[in-house]
Amino acid sequence: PPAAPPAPASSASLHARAARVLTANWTGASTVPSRSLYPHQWSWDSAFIAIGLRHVSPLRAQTELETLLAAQWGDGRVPHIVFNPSVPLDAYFPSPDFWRSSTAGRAAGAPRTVQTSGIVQPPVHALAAWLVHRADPGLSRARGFLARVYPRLAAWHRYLLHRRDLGGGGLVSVVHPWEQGMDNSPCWDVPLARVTPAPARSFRRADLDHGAAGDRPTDLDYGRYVRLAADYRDSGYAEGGAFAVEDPAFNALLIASEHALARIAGELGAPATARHARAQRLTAALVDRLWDAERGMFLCRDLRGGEGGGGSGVLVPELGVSGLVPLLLPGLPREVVTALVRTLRGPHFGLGGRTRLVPSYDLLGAAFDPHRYWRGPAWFNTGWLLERGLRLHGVTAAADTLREAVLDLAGATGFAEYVDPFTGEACGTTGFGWTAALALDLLH
Ligand code: 9WN
Repeated sequence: PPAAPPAPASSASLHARAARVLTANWTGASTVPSRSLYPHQWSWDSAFIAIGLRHVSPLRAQTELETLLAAQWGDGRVPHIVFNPSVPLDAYFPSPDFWRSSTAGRAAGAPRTVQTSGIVQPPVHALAAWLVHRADPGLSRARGFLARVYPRLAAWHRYLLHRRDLGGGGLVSVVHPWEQGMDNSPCWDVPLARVTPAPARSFRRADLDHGAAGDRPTDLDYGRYVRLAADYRDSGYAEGGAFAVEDPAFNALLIASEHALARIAGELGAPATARHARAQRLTAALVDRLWDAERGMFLCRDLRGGEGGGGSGVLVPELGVSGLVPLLLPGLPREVVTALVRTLRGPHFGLGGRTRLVPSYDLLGAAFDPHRYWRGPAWFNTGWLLERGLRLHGVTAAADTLREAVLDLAGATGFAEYVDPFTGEACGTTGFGWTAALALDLLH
């Protein structure tokens, strides 16, 4: 794709400030998303963080991914949280004593020496590994970085493609909203409504010690998250629960990572064409199962919805930013790309118009809330993914607008977790890992 315009004059200090956040959040082997709100290692955060960290320290970026992959389960899953044993149990909920990975996850091959959650997050890791390699191929080769991570990344994709194709149509399903990473998106409202919430007195929300209640999910949401996760744990982390959704961003990130894995295979002298072909088949399945031509974007498929709940499910008519993320894929039909760009610029997402940064949910949707987490606020990782997609498809002016917005707001908010999409006001926590990392990446 064409190169980005030169960085603004203040970029030197933005670069230094972003690098300082990553240093402050570094624990010695990985980076926490936030010292206060998220004091452990998170899976997709680590992938985004490594993508920025490669510009500051390629060695730390490699280590970040290696630490995460060292906690991989025998069945191939990469857990969404790797717990830091020196952090007190009550600092984050749900803590290791909730997930009980080394006992409840034994049949699925959970590691014995490290405590993890039992759910997953979007597979951004092969893409991150490839970008980290490219930042310093000499160091990467000297350390055997790709040769060591490749088998683990391949097993991770195998787990998703073989164990998580719950709809039988070739796409991967998430079994918990935390897996998709946009926890309280209105896209989950209908599928989650079938879940009986765990009683509020049965758990304590540590997040409210650090974040404003109005910026976070509700207690009712948490009751449902807890019930779903506990049921999954009690089944020994085997699939088949009440929630199963095919999500466009999760699947698009898998496809982007499958393309990256093909490049990694090529670099290692292994065959790559079968992987590119698989990525192309997955792209066709994505369009086939989740594209909504009328709305001009991808939707989620609720597999437990529709008549009797046993069929191929139904599309959820909510417009979440997840449905725009497939724009980062190279092999999309031309008309899909054109429609996605139109939707991004139109009244529902307002790029270049009403919003400063792309909102997480439809500006015109009934559930829109500019402050509440994934129900409207703008997030920096989705901004980065869409910037990449726009640039890939040659929509350079819009990519430049988005890049500037990410850099301006990241700097102005002290690297906020998310922002009000209209005013740019900081929400959630500040000093947030992927905000700093992805701003760094866009400066390069
Ligand atoms: C639950 C760490 C994570 C992100 C998610 C974001 C939030 C956790 C929480 O924080 O989720 O996994 O406690 O709310 O929604 O995308 O990975 O930054």
